Amino acid sequence: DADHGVALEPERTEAERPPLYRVVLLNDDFTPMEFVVEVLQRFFSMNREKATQVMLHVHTRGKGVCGVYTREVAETKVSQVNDYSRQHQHPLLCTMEKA
Ligand code: TYC
Repeated sequence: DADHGVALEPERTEAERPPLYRVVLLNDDFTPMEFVVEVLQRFFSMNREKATQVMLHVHTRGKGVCGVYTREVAETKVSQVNDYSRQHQHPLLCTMEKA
């Protein structure tokens, strides 16, 4: 048959699908590229190659998505990145937007 026998999961109802948020990194002129790569590896579990790709995307396009999470997880990531950047005296900014 058309689904080739693959067992499909039942569709989730709206209450079962919590709203998702993109965690977004913003470009600036001062934060070192190496620091951004370290942040992406540390807080978003990216390998060095993926972190470098995302950093260069943000550097050239102005912003970029680090990941998509439920609200509480996204809020925690944003706080962790912004606190860490402040602690290291870099102006790097992280925000979230509804997906
Ligand atoms: N634009 C920065 C530089 O040239 C690098 C950078 C990349 C900064 C991504 C922030 O989110 C950022 N050093």
